[in-house]
Amino acid sequence: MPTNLPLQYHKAEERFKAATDINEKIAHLRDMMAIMPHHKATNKIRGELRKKLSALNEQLETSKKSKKGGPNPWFVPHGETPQVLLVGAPNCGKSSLLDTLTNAEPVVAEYPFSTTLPQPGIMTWEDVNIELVDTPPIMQVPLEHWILDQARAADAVLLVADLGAPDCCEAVEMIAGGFEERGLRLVSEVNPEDEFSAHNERRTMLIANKADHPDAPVNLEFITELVGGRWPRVVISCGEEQGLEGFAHSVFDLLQLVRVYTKVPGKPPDMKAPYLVPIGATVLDVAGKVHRDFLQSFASAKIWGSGKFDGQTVERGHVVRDGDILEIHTR
Ligand SMILES: Nc1nc2c(ncn2[C@@H]2O[C@H](COP(=O)(O)OP(=O)(O)OP(=O)(O)O)[C@@H](O)[C@H]2O)c(=O)[nH]1
Ligand SMILES: [Mg+2]
Repeated sequence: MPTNLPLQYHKAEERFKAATDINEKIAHLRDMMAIMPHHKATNKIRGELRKKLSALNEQLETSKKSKKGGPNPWFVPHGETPQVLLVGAPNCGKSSLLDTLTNAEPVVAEYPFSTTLPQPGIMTWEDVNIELVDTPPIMQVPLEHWILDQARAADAVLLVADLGAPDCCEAVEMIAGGFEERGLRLVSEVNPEDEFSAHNERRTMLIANKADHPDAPVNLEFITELVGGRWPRVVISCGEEQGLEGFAHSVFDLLQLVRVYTKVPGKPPDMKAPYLVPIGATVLDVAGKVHRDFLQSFASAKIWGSGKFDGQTVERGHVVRDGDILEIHTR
């Protein structure tokens, strides 16, 4: 390796090597590409990864054409990167968002149903990667199985409303109702400790798009009346690139995660790729993410950030905060 790569890169690589399913391989390879720092020393590896990805995509296309089973093109497996699903009525601007905010190049078109299969792309906020998954439009209930499966796999949902469409309220109601009818509630808060909630609820944010449309003010009023405080909401115009500055940050907030960095004794911390754990997670939760064996062998940890002083020794139950640096000691 020509450069020092973050530990998480090597972990994603291990998962890539172990995966047997093409879709999973692609997911892990995308993780590797997302984690890989962008500088001159990594150009060569990034080039090799891109080649691998296009070979796998070709393989995927061939297997779709051969129609002999193979990976499911209707499902984007969840890798290590948090996954957030874009859902909405035809033409509301889901693909425009994917196009503007991520490295993906989806079809954006004036005509409805331009997206025919789920498509992922990586959005970044500071040093965090978030996978957005664009989807074909939802037109009617009952919802099809693929969208339920994808929403259950995802960590959160972005429900996109078209402020230029006269029926934007109905579309939002229909989609939320469609999920509920199938046992998945789109909610503002999920309690990860509660198994029922974690399985049957998804944190959701309403994205009111096309704020530049002449009918947007009146439709926004209707939406506000209808939705009230049911979900957090952002008002944007993807077309005019308005309201997008804080977008990735809002999505990160929706995920309710904190970033924790690690260091080995006597070395500077690895600030390239943080570990992401739920708000309220403990030092032991982070240790388990770094290595499963650490759950057994954990002895203590030193912490920089949320401790009383830098380098304070803390117990396994210490709750970490965003930006903490952790030095884990094992037995
Ligand atoms: N005026 C305006 N047009 C927009 C905005 N965002 C997207 N559009 C346009 O709306 C049309 C549909 O955009 P898409 O991103 O393809 O919509 P979609 O939700 O992916 O559509 P489907 O794939 O058919 O479900 C395109 O012509 C976009 O240029 C916006 O903020 N304002
Ligand atoms: Mg689309």
